[in-house]
Amino acid sequence: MKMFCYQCQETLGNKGCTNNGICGKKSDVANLQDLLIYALKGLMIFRSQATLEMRKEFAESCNEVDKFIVGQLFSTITNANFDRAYFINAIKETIQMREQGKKKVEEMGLDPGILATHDAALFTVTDDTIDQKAAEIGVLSTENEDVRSLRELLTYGVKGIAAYADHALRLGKEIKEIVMFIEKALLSTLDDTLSVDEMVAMVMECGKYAVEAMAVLDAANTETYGHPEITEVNIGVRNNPAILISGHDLKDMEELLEQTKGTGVDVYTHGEMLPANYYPAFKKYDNFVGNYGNAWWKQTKEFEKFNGPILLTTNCLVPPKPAYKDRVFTTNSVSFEGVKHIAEPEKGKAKDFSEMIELAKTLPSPTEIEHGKIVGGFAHNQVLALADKVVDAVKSGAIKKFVVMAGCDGRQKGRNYYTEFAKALPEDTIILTAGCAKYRYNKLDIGDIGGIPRVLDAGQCNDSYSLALIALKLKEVFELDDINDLPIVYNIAWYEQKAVTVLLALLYLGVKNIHLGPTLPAFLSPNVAKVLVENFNISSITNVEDDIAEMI
Ligand code: SF4
Ligand code: SF3
Repeated sequence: MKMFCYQCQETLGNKGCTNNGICGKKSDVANLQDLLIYALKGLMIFRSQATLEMRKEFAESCNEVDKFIVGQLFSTITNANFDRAYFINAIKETIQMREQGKKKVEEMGLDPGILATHDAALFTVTDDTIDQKAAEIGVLSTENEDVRSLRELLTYGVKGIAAYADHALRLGKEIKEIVMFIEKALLSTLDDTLSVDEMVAMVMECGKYAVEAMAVLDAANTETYGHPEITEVNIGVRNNPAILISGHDLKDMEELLEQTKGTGVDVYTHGEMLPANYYPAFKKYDNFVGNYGNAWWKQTKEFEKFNGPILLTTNCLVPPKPAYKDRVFTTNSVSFEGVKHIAEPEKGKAKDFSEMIELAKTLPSPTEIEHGKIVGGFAHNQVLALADKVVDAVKSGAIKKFVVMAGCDGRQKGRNYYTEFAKALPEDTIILTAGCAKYRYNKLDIGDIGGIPRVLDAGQCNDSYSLALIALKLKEVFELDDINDLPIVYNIAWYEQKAVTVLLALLYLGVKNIHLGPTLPAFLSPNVAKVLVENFNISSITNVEDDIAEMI
């Protein structure tokens, strides 16, 4: 076994990738990602001695470390970073920061406790020993499968929280308390004395901070760019050179639009950047054309046809094909060997996209692969503005059920289930969606109910927060005590760790009876899965007919 990773839905045989990742991650990189997280825990042993007051007092340097921590965790999310050199540097830098932290704790006379003697707090590596160390500390080094399962469930939930916090921090939001939880949670995975109940409690607390992280990001996005509004998004092309932007980072979207303005270079979104089209602040750019293509896994075909430069601001990157690799640019926590990386700017400055813009001018305009329009922008503010209409439709029986189909898309053939499920839903149902899962049904012509489209797209996976707010509002309007008494059912698709975060958020909010597919996570041991079934009645999907019969 050269590696062990089972953090995403397409893990080999729904058990674990042991040779190379199905995602394209090589075994050495998979091991280095584990070592980076281990090194971060070492840093956190000392950093966790800093109280909130201390962090506030030294806010500027604290923000830098917060940024480092969430960025590094983000780099270990599926399809974000495949770059060996990146991880070697990150591990060495983390160890350096750990040593500085250790010195500071000693100078201040603080007692870092028993974990100060843990290997994570002590280890060092050289270029010659780093791979060996990385291979030693992997997921399987926790022998008990239930403990391993709970630790990994928590770790993946934390990775998603870190990703959302990373975006929020880039928009100037306060994430100190979120990072303090991340530290507490990851350090708990080093503690062999915790009982199963205590570990389960930590997973539930992760759900609380998942809600918090999504709320902070929602505030960051909407305060900066306005509330998403109902928008018809063009999916065709124009005849100008163009840049394609993918991933989840809206700050990059803003800076790219600002720098391409007036240059004759158009901008299109791909994958999870589609919801950028719904924000008022981006509508003012004449060169912002619309969305090109579909969910992340179709990029290997769609990027080739796009013809122009492509910017990956976050996951999901698929190892690029030679046909377009020289047009791909990464930024933030994304990196791939041999692909140009756009660096962080100096403080107070914008990133420099000039190389991409100049390259775009030399390349042909995109080849049209679709045309027409799709509708989105149904985040909480917009849906609540329509609340009367929605409530009347429920009261009159025109809407019988809402089906939350948020989450991720993926390349496995069986995911066609979600398209068939959407098609087979009765006409008095509304699909509430968020995340790239939407591409399985957002171009179907399944009509509307009294002017309310039957697919309401709230935005990116993090905008699942909007769906939770909508549910809570409906609960209030219908004067219900329990969120599970609403006419809402959940058929969630997952792929990577942010979907785990969203799932934990829903559980924290008390949502039960969630169907999770296309397969239950491999990292849930039978006993941990049993806990989720007993407490939350989580189940897998079966087939369209039976699932519709059960849910509707
Ligand atoms: Fe396998 Fe998924 Fe891990 Fe990639 S991220 S190595 S596909 S489990
Ligand atoms: Fe998609 Fe990668 Fe998860 Fe943000 S872009 S939802 S899979």
